[in-house]
Amino acid sequence: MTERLILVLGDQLTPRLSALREGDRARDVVLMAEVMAEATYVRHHVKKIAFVFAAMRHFAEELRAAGWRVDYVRLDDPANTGSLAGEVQRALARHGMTQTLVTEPGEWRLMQEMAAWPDTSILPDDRFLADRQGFAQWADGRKTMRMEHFYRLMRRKTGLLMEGDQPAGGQWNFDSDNRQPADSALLLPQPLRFAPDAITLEVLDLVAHRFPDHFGDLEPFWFATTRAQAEAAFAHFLATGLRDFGTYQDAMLSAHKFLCHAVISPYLNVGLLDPLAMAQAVEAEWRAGRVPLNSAEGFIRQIIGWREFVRCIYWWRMPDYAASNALDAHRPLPAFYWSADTPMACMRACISQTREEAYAHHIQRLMVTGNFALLAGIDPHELHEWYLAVYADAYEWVELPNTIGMSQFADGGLLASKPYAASGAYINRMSDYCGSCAYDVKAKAGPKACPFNLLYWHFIARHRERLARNPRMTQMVATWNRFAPERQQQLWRDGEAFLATLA
Ligand code: FAD
Ligand code: DLZ
Ligand code: SF4
Repeated sequence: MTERLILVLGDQLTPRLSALREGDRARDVVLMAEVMAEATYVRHHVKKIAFVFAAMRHFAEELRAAGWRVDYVRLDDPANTGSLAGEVQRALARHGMTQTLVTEPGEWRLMQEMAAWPDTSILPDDRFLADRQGFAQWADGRKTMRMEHFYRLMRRKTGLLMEGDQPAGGQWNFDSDNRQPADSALLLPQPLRFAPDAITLEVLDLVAHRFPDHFGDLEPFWFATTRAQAEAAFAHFLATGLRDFGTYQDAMLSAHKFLCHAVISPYLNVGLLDPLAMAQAVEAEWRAGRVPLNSAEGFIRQIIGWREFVRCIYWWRMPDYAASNALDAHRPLPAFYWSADTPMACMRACISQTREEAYAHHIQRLMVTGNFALLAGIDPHELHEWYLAVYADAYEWVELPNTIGMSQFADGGLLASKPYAASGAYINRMSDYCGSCAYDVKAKAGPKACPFNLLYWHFIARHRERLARNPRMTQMVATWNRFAPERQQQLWRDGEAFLATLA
């Protein structure tokens, strides 16, 4: 058999990658390439670029130690063409090869590109638990399609938290136990932090020089960049965060950016952690009596439920999905999404933390920055590019359905059964942000009124015809309809006045 060039992408950093399993380390050459095209197709947070390059460089060492010949192209290699296609061509010529082998990329745009490359075999990515082609068949035949249905199939398929054919604890989902606000006096765990080694320090220097105008703080940089470190970070979460993960999953605190969240999505999404092994480890903690079922189930649901579900939706609905705009939202993204310069304490906290850490937890993304954009009618595509740029874990297959579908309802309800729209009362209940805000969360009108309150009714009024057809929203539309006309006009005017300030 002829020698082949095995291309390994920056989010394919596992020895059990299908292309590496198919390859032959005595004969084939692995190509890894840092390229400007991937680092700039959105203006990624500098921490994300540094994390990916540092993890790539460490993985190249891991492969070399395992006996692979690795051809690693650095960003500052003078001959670097700046694109993956260009680097594959150069490497094929360098090694006198014609055949390329690659595991399918996570993003549609790259899949389209690779499908046009000559003599290239593209293998399925079997790091995921659900089969995306099978999902498309399952989904095509269904009238309604909810994550919960999919999740039960995944529980049965994996056997996780099952007692025979029944869910452990007699319930599939313990979400109703998982909505407690947190108290800042609680001793909350912290993610495991790692000092950059020589390889990472070199990357930090490169990123500081090459991407000076990208969003975000590069330092302090404490992410895991090797498999061993990522595994240690996850083990640390099992020991310190998992027990209360479920209970405080939706809570937000100014002084605690991470609460009981695992902070492992950057590692998982590049392949340093394995989703099934993680879910099994969480189940083992519950079976050993060390963590309650609501936490174990809540975590496993995110991994084998939501994460797999959004990926299947992505591949099933692309490319049209990216252009979805069911609520016809066209307002430009306000500049404070980049600067954090806003009197809204909740937005300021979530955006500042995003700039510092390239991380915000799910409820901060969904119910603060996402909720604001939904209520204000921000263009979902602009918002999508923001989420894709600012988080260290952001890849389009997972970010786009979360933004377009779950957060903005821009797919018209394909993914979420109702828009995640909420007034300031929700943020006040789940966080301590409102106490230090220039606005008054209790005020519904006037200059001090919380913008989430003003915009909530503006949103309901704007979309009342569509929302009245959604059984989960009819009550809110009925409430709006019962308001006296003067009150409706006042609320509308206040909402308009606030929206005018965003320009
Ligand atoms: P934890 O809260 O500890 O959860 C554990 C794991 O479950 C996560 O690491 C993640 O792998 C998985 N998970 C949890 N929720 C989801 C979800 N809704 N979809 C997919 N996986 C989930 N997640 C990404 O990995 N990349 C993204 O680009 C991304 N963009 C998002 C954009 C928006 C608008 C929203 C609302 C959510 C987005 N999420 C994304 C989902 C979620 O916010 C992150 O996975 C989570 O915050 C990562 O932090 P953690 O590791 O501490 O997660
Ligand atoms: C995110 C990223 C970045 C910043 N840089 C590179 C790179 O230089 N080389 C590479 O192979 N991959 C990189 N990646 C990850 C890719 O963007 C990712 O593989 C695709 O988006 C498909 O998911
Ligand atoms: Fe956010 Fe409104 Fe609370 Fe201020 S008052 S922190 S804007 S929810």
